[in-house]
Amino acid sequence: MFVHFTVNTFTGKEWGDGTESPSIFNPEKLDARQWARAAKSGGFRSMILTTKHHDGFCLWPSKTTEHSVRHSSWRNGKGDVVREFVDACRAEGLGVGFYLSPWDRNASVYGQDEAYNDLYIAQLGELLGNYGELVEVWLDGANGEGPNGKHQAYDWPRIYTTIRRLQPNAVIASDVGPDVRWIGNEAGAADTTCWSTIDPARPPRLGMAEPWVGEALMQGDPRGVVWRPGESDVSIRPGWFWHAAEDDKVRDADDLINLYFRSVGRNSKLLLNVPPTREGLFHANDVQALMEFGAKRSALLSNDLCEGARVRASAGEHPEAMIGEGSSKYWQAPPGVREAWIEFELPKTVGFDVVRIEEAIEFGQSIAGHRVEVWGDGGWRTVARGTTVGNARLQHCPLTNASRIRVVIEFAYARPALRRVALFRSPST
Ligand code: FUL
Repeated sequence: MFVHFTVNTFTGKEWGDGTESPSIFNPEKLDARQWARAAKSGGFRSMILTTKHHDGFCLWPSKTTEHSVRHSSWRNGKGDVVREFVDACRAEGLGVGFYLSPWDRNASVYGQDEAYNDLYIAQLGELLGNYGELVEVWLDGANGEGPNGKHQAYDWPRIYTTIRRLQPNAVIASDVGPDVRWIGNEAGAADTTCWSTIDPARPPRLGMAEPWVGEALMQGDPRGVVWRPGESDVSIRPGWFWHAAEDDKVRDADDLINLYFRSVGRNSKLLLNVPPTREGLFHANDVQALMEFGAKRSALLSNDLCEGARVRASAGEHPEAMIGEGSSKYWQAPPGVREAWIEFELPKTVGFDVVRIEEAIEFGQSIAGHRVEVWGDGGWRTVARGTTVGNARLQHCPLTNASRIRVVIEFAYARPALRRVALFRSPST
């Protein structure tokens, strides 16, 4: 989960210009534990806080600037949002991630290359050195300076080296990596074809202005030379920050389930933003949507209709390993074999409308074409078809009754390996 919070929450803007007075930041009822509980109820496993957005206001008492909570009216300038956020995540068993905007509209040295790089590195040092282990560091590529604005040459090698040194286990997410790639849009959607690999040489420069770039990021590249899975960021509201006028525009649970299918269900990760209000709490509407999303998702995806099936494959060992969740076992086609089918004979006829397939992703991602068939009237009939699978592929199909199904791998770039095949039925059908 993403948490967008800064002076914008108090001014109503989406991008602050850095001239805001720190005193306006006063979330009197701030309770990060409430955020963490809401995140957990939705099934989220970690949270990423905007420790500094483009306006330059630091949510922790940074020594690098006067533009921070230290000069706010909140807790008489003695508070530290980052500390409370981290403590809440740890108390609820959630991973901790930080967003730190490279573009800084407050810092006077922004645009002076090395002087700003020093400041940014110092901020990373404070954040990554003092708050324990992080799972992710999110570096925003946005910059609205325009052609006549300030130009800052970021020292990316130094920035990445600093993050690796201080947080060797955290993944770094930015437009093109180096670990996690932005999915190319802010609608929370990977493409139906989505590879975890990309070719970093193409495209060399990113920007939302060029639609084909977004598409390239949505799809990845099967010939890509680096492993950079996509992460789909999207807000639960129209804006990234809280605005009173959007309290009735919060996505509902069905909408969030759709987002889940379009991101997690297409080999991506979902990074859903939920912004705290001026009080410093998640709004009741957001809390309810998260809770319903969590409940709906587990109702939909916990009763696996493949349980108890007899499994056989055209080739390869352990086809039965594909049944059930959380097993470290997997089925893999023999060396040199790229096409295969796996058949599931279910204990009884079941009705299903959702298919879940997972590759054993530790071997990479190889499947480029697959279909799901059911047996009936003496023949196989296709009910779902797709290209890539990856970490997880979730597909809807018409409600289908069957006792024999099979997954056919039509084309793969290397010998395919599957961890799981599961069938589900939507509770409402
Ligand atoms: C963008 C930013 O400009 C937005 O304000 C937001 O933080 C989003 C996640 O990334 O690039």
